Amino acid sequence: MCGIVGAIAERNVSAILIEGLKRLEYRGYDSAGVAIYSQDGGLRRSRRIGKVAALEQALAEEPLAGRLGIAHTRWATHGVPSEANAHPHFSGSDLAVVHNGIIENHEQLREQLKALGYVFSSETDTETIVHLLHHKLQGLPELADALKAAVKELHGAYGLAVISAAQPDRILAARSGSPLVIGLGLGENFLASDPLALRQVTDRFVYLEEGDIAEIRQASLQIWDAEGRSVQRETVQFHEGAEAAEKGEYRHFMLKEIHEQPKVVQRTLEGRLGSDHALVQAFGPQAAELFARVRNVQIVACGTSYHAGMVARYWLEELTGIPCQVEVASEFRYRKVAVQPDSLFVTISQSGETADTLAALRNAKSAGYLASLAICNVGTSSLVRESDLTLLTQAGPEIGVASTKAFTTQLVGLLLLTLSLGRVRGTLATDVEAKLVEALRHLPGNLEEALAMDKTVERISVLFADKHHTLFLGRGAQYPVAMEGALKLKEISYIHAEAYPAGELKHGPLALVDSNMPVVTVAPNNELLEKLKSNLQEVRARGGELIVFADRTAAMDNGPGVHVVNMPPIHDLLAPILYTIPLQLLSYHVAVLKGTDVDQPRNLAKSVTVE
Ligand code: HGA
Repeated sequence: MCGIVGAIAERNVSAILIEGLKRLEYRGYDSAGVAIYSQDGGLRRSRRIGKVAALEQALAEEPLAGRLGIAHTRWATHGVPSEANAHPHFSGSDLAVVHNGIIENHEQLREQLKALGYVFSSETDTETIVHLLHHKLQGLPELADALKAAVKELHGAYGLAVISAAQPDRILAARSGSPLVIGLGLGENFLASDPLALRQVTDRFVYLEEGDIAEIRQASLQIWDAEGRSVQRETVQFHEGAEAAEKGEYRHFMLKEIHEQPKVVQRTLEGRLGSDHALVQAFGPQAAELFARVRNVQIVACGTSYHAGMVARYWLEELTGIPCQVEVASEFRYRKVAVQPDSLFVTISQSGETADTLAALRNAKSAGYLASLAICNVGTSSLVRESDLTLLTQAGPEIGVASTKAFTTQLVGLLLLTLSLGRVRGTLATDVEAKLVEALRHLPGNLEEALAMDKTVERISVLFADKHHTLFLGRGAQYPVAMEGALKLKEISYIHAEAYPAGELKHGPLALVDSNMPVVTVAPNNELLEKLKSNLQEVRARGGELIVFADRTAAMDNGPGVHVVNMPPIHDLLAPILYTIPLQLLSYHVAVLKGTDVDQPRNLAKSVTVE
């Protein structure tokens, strides 16, 4: 995802903009640019493909200095990565725009603006915004008024910033579906798509809300809401410890990262949802064309990412009808694979450097797949660089070795892939899609509710502290969630944990069940619930102790040896994401009770760059 930085000050803002862009580099991008206004030189820009360092070098050779500027790192959705497509985009020589997101009606706007005489110099959707704004300025000379009129005609998602040589005392910003935050300084103000970009210049922030338009001047800030009413938004003071590389108020990175999930899931969705559908272009400029040809999906990953892939298989086959296979990379890479025609090869990795996954991708290149797609958290990684399409999860740096927020954001990315494939292939009913998109918008709130169960889960964790073996059960898409729950417990508490599809219990593992082997079950209220309840009876009949995470509407009762934890109701397809949270918390609390090294468990490494 791209990044935006803007600044208006008494001093030269060039270095502030570049530093801001560098701080956003981790989000992934393919090109970078800056536009600066100076009284003698007017509005000028510099743009480069590749790293921010290349832009910095260009500015060292040919400096741009001024007290007003906007800058951008681009991750192409419309038009290839090139200098001409890099932001800022200009209309004439007086107006510049940077934009994160996707303008869905760009083709229609482009035709209208061309008919009005505008000449386009890029292939981007973004360029339509700047010409449209220029056009509006003819009748509404105040930048804020023109922007209010222009955004009414934009469909899709945007976080954008505008500067004009005609009104060089202000930056205008607008947000709809893509985040923006204003940084408050003393006699200077800033703007960014992420506060991280501005931490070197301020610790006071004002978050724009959906539909907001802001006029940022050196010593003032004015905000209008979607209805055009002047509004005040709260100022948030950041404290030391809010940074990713610090634990802040949390005892461990893992706990901090578990609690970050509502925020990072929100971030992963931002700019990728239209009013009632997922935006296919979020996967890159060629996504729509390639997705239209997909008839099979092969997912390859390791560890936690493999579990995410297994959940995705249920989603893909149910919602798109496209057959999907999932395999661990260390196996896949060494066997002779029969490739189905028109197969999309999907890899999933937090770091994008996982050796087995990377090797599988490299082998796949010559195996006849239609295209490769990476779901990854690191934009600069090998996996991203070597894949045809990418969806970057926006989990931010994950420090705890046991993956938590990377997993849930991978699931969100895979659901967006499912929706996009279903949409392009015409296999997804529009009402199903709209309901799911609506449910996705509520997901961060649902995750908050699940996190509020922390104390209850902590109490339950006592049941595990002296145990050596546990069983995790689930059915359907909750089976891989049970696998992930078991993996978490193994990783950080060193308790042997195994996951089974609940229906398999009677085919073997039931022999192990006794009072020393707690059985953990995830039980959303779906059509498999009654079957699952029977499986639980099988456990109780053998004296096994049950811990059941159940939808509170499922009316499951506590009883001797049965501990029911009530979960908030949720759209069934999102249940795997929600039910992951208490299982993460459970492993965490068990590990704390056992006194293990939660963030750096023995024998494990964060990014597995060896075979
Ligand atoms: N659609 C714009 C901006 C892309 C973006 O936000 N990427 O994350 C473009 O393609 O330039």
